[in-house]
Amino acid sequence: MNIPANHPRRESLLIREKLVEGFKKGIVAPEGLIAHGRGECFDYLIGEKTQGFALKAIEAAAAALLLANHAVISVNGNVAALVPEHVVKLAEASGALIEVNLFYRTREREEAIKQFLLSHGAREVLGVGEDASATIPELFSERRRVSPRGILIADVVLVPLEDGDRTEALKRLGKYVITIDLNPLSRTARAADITIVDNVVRAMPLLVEKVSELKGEDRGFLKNIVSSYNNNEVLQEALRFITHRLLELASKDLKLHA
Ligand code: PTJ
Repeated sequence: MNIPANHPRRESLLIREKLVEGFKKGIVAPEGLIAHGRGECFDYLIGEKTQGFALKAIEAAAAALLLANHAVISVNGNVAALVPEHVVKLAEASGALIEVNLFYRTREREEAIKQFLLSHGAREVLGVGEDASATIPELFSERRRVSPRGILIADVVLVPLEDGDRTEALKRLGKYVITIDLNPLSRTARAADITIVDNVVRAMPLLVEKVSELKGEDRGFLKNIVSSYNNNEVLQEALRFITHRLLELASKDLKLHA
């Protein structure tokens, strides 16, 4: 689709096009298009910008990834379609492994995602076909199937745009869970150890940058960042930000004057 350069909603429309293209390539599930719409709504509420509460979470997430013994980036259809190059860059910078893990799992789609990530420079992509031979107990969706070399033995897992059930199951297994979710009220946002309330298209490049910046720091410094981070406070801050923003907007003249 040809989106005019001066279209006021150009950025947002370009993101939609990436998802639609991903859907046509067999990477994004039809439900992924709906999930994106929910995300867009929350993005409006936070002003479509990375806010302070997200920056705090990004710093803690970068430190946690660098401290991990075995970190894994869990990739679904939406994440693969929107930020494939940053998934690869983050894996390179942090030493994390990449694993495909789908809610609406089909053999074709997991293979398409793997090939897409490999074409963006990924060295290895776990969790596809026979490799997803382990199971996360107490989880009944297709997301229970994981790689015994990846999520099963991971200590830190990054799960952008995750469903609540699996985040809770990962927590019960004692994993340290980092998520990127525009909805500060989602079960995933509330169950995770670190929630980056931001659009994955803005958060992932910033996370890559932060990991590269903190890479030279000693473990004590990184541990201090993680231990002083409080996810509940960050979620509260996100909600307060949205509330104040809406109250401020509600006191203004909202009519668009052409
Ligand atoms: O590829 P699959 O089969 O694994 O399926 C992926 C989806 C996303 C369809 C699946 O995980 C799903 O149904 O997720 P949910 O339960 O709809 O949760 C997605 C969460 O991500 C919601 O809280 C959305 O607000 C949020 N979200 C959507 N788009 C973005 C986002 N958060 C950050 N950046 C986005 N671009």
